[in-house]
Amino acid sequence: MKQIGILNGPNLNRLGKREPDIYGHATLDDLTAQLEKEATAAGAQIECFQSNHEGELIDQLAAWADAGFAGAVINPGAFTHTSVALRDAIAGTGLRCVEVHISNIYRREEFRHKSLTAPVCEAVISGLGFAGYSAALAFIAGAES
Ligand code: CA2
Repeated sequence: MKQIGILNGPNLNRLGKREPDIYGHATLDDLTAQLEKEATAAGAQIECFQSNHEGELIDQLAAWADAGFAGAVINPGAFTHTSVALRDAIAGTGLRCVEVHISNIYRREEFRHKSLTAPVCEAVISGLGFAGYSAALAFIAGAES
């Protein structure tokens, strides 16, 4: 069975608790429950990991790559715009990644328009809310390895 990682970066553990106008009312647990159902229906297995710490996100990607995961859906949060280290980890592990953003980063402040991680990801989905994670998961679950 395909294993797929779901990686969420800094502050995404606060989903549903603040800024509902941007990120909605649903929580990270709601997202996990939704994706668990979809993964089961697609015949895949997911592992969800959230951290506010850059190094932990990097270590998790490497662990998934070493464990033979088929890919990962990643929302690096604000590290998207700052982290050369995370970009290097994605490129260096060779793990197939789809980058997801809940909000449309191109409709927001200019500093969010640049993603350092997007060029080393297979695709980017931005602005579809939680549906972006679902689409990315379905893509990796259905992709040929
Ligand atoms: O739109 C996205 O998914 C982002 O990756 C979210 C990041 C932001 O820095 C990126 O530019 C775009 C921020 C996540 C913070 O999430 C919160 C959710 C609720 C309350 C507070 C923060």
